[in-house]
Amino acid sequence: MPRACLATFVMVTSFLSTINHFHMVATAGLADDGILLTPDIVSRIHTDHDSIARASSDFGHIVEAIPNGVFHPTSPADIVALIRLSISQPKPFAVAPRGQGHSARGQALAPGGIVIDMRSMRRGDHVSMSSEQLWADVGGEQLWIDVLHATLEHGLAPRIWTDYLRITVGGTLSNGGIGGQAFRHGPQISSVHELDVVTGMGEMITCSPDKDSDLFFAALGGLGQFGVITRARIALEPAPKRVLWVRVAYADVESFTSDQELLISKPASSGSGFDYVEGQVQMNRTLTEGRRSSSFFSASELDQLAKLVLDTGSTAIYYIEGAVYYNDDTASSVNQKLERLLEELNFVPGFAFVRDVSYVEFLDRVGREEQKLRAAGVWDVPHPWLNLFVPRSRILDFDAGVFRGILRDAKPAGLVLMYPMNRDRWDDRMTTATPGGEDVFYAVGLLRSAVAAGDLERLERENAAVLAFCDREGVGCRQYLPHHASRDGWRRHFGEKWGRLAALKRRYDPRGILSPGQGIFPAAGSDSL
Ligand code: ZME
Repeated sequence: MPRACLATFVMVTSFLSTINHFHMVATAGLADDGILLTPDIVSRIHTDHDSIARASSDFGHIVEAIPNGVFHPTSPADIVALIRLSISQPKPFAVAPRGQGHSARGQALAPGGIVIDMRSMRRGDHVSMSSEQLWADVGGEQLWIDVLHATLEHGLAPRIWTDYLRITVGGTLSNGGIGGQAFRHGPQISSVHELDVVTGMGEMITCSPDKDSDLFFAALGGLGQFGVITRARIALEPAPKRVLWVRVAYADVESFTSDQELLISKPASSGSGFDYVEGQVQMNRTLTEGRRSSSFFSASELDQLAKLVLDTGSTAIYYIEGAVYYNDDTASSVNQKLERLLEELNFVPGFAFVRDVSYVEFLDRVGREEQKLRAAGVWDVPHPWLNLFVPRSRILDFDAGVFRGILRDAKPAGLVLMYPMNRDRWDDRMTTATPGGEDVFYAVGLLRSAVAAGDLERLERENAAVLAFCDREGVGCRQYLPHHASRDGWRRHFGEKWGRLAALKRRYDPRGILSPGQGIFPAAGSDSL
């Protein structure tokens, strides 16, 4: 069969099955929902200039895409109705849920379609908990900072966090959700018991590892391609009260990475490790010439670090960031525990810095950074961020090629994160792509901001050079929060998961209406899905 003909055939059959299915759902639901074409759906679509403008860009400030309208649902049923309205059209419109719009490259946008402003779902009572069973039911639109405060009321909290908390549950679960606790607990998607998902067929499905597990695993890390996450049941643990928050500095990457790998190998049961492990690369010139603001280091500590880079003459220094959680009953022994732990590490003598903070102060540390950046007018700027997962076996090659090669003279506004995670905490049934084959991989985040003329172009060139380096040297990197311009790029990104992904897309969003800003599948109305 010629290609075009095959494509048409596929389209017609999936179209027919859509209609069939749609018909069933519609009749079954008619008695009580009656939501199919209610005028209040249309009245909840805002088309004023300000609404459209706000929904046309995202945190990245790199791409723009103008939607036809912005939908303000107040319940999951509204989202069901909007999606059914779309797929009832001969030419459906695209639909993109948007929480905080913290995507970097337009993933939360809907060119020519409808952006669902998930913020309008936020009601006070949207976190409910089972203290006995250690979980919370949380609306997909909720901010993690609000989940934190709500669960702390019961002395409990989720166990794995992103660095930044003013983003939504649905947003991070659609990507993975990583941070310094992931080495132990896996990404946030490994701490979910159950989801409510409104699929691209306009069905609300409650799914879990035991029920509609295909959809459950597809939606976790699914980049918004299979449905809108309207509720997640999230695992909790007893929350610690306080944290010893630590940074230890290194002048060489070998000691830095081997200490990180030692730290992430310690199981929670040993009681002897950090509860959180991350790390940063400090490019020489940021310390010696850059804006040196830090919410952790004091001015004199920054001088001390700058002296270290000058003394060693290296292009970069590194520090591990760790945290030891404690409570009233462990307060008397926690300093000793930390001391013993630090004795095992090979940081530069004299370069250990410790803060004693509350759990909330620790978790919301980037929130304080945000206040400072906003005050300095460097928050709403372009963020050409590149996040990569790098296999452990190539991390030193990556360091040499990137930090001591491509970026050696970079003077970035922003930061560079680098820390390892244990692969066995990830579930391969979930959609997020990870490097295969090794027990440990690193997250490397080049989180730079464009603050001056020419910055964006230079940073984009550097990002392209980093990706080209990884390709050329066969490093086996995978992008996290991925962006690929071509179908082939996406195919390679998902590797052996690609076939399953495409099949799940045909099943749960056959008209291709969901989250078109990802650019993974042809957009709605196109006939080649
Ligand atoms: C995607 C990502 C951003 C992961 C961590 N971040 C961060 N963004 C801004 N400031 C940070 C940060 N991690 C530590 N500080």
